[in-house]
Amino acid sequence: AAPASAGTVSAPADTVFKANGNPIITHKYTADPAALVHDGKVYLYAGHDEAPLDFHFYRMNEWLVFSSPDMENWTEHPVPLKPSDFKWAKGDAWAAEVTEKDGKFYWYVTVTHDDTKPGKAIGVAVAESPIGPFKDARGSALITNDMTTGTSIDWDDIDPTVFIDDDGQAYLFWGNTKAYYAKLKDNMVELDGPIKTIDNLPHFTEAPFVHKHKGNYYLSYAYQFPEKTAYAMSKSIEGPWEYKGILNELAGNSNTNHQAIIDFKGKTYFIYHTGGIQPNGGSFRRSVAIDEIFYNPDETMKRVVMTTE
Ligand code: FUB
Repeated sequence: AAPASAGTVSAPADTVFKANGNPIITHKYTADPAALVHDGKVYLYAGHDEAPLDFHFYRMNEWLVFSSPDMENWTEHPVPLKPSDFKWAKGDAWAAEVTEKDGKFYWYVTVTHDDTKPGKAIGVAVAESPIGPFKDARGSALITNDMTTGTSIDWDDIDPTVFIDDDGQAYLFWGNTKAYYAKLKDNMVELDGPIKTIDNLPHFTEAPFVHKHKGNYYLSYAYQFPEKTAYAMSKSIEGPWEYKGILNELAGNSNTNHQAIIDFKGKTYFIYHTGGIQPNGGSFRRSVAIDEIFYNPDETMKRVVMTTE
């Protein structure tokens, strides 16, 4: 059954719970997972889906953070970040990604810009700890709609993901309909050079995610709509990217699919969301799920077998 408290309360302090299969969180709706491994723990970041049953779009007013030493016992920490923490934004805690550099934690987020710029924008917050408190690191958006001209829509600048290569160079990837990327300066809060596009990803919709395994780069993304997850591989972070196929099928009754891939204690995990909690789950009341993912001998990835299949 749907949790009575879903979408209504924020944890005032740490809350401890045990995951019992998928979805892993059942006391509130969670979407667009991002994950970070730090100091022996997994930190899971998610948007809080708060849409009431009669509201047929995303209602997302805060991001959430959870941590676990074993992917089974979880702690929910107090709400670490809201769109209202960005003075130049007017709402919408859409998809985000967190990374660590030189002992600081940077959280790249999608929000709706205030009326001085059209549509969605990307901001970055910083903290000394993976659970916050996070604060706006710039005082202005990092990416705004007028910086990219690839599409006619004003929500093409969404879904940031950040990847730091072995040489310390950080890259921001993002996009809806078009996939964009740019280098970040060492300070992690300014672009370093031009915004480029990746034009050969079949049916790219949104939600890019980059990881590296045994010298290969993997770019996974939401494919078509309703969304599956597909992926491409490259020998260089600058491409060319070679399409490799579907990584995850449609995620239950959610139109969107949004992934993070992490290695933790000897296993590789595919973290995503589904329309999971019934009867009221769905595209606007999603839930984070976690399944293992495996590589083939040639380092391509096997399709995820969702617990629900
Ligand atoms: O959660 C709002 C939007 O839906 C995200 O930014 C997209 O990735 C999709 O999941």
